[in-house]
Amino acid sequence: MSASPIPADQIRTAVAEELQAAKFIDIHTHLYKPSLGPIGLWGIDELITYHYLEAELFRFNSITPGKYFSLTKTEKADLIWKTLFIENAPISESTRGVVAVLSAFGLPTTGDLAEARTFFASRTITEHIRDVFRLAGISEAVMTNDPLDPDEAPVWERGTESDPLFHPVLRLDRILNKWDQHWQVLQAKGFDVHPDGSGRTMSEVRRFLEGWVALMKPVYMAVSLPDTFTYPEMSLRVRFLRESVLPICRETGIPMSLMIGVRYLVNPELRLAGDGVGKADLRAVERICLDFPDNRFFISLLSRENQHELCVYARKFANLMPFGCWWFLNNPSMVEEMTRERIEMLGASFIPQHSDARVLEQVIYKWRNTRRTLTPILANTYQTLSEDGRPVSREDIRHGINRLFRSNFENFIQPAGGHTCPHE
Ligand code: RAT
Ligand code: ZN
Repeated sequence: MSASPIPADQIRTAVAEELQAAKFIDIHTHLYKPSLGPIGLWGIDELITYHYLEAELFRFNSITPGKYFSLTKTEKADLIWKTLFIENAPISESTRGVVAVLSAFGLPTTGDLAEARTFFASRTITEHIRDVFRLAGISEAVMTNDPLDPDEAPVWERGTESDPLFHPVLRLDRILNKWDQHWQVLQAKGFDVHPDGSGRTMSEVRRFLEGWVALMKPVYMAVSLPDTFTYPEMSLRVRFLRESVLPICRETGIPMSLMIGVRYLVNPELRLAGDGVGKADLRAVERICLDFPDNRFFISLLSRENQHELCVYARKFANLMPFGCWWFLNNPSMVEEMTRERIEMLGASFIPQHSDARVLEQVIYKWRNTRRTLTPILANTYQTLSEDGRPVSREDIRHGINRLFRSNFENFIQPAGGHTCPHE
């Protein structure tokens, strides 16, 4: 692979070019294929009312959350735009992201929103998705699909076309985290389940999920978990994991994604923007990887303080795939620190980032920022290798980037039998 080495002073340019040329797989988003209907968010008003920006609004404007949430979408966007983009320079990561999206489409980044609104209203979703993915340098996005989401589930049940640009993920938050509010939905669908998990509940939840795996053909299953998550423990959540979820994952070869470290609704008034972060006890991850050696786990942790430990666990368990700089960590300073640490400890055997985009066009700025932050880190990695005596070729760089942003994911979701993504 080191056939034609490149001089050390040209490595940075080669890394930048290869990062630009590569098409990434965005392995966790809240985007939706158009055939799922209006649940997919896009356009300027959605971009500006992203919950990351709502949280910032309340630091700069004295409006109460109650008053803010009573406004229409347009009024909310106008208020956030005026407060965070006109009265102040948009220097935070999330505000700067909106600026980058507007620039990518040649739209004004100051003044009012009229031109941007006219532009987005003129777009048709299919061509817009194609253009956005091209600008973001991604080939496909992985969705988040909760079978108990009342807006989404009926659309799947009626039957949807598979879409090569969007891969489904069976998201289990409502079952694993809010069973007390959702067991009756399963009961109403004819499953013999009980609020306390008694009787046939575990096997019936398993039957429910097997039906959804067959219907949705997810590339993995996923759940977000609180910082207080422990395993093993005598809780319904852990019983569901052990008795319903992980056996299906093992039998069907589907990995499970655990996103750990959320402190849910520390400020409930802020709604989606009201969650916080806490350090998790990673002994839970250790025991899960140990107890389920035939399962594969994607793991993302919200707390900065957990990241080094996660790298150590990844060195112990090949069935653990660290991924992403999640949510409050998706800032250049954190991404830099975490990515350097991961490369030093794991080589190219992890997945550096996902966008977590909730609004389609966000993939443009989030992936652009990832490329910008990673260019010097990867350049430095290969330069150091070259200085230490191992010639580095363009193929080495391309291969590494392909692993990080494509094939580590593709290989991890591939059942042992060898067939690829369910959509192919
Ligand atoms: O980043 C976010 O938008 C969060 O609100 C969450 O959706 C998180 O990414 C999750 O998937 O739970
Ligand atoms: Zn998410």
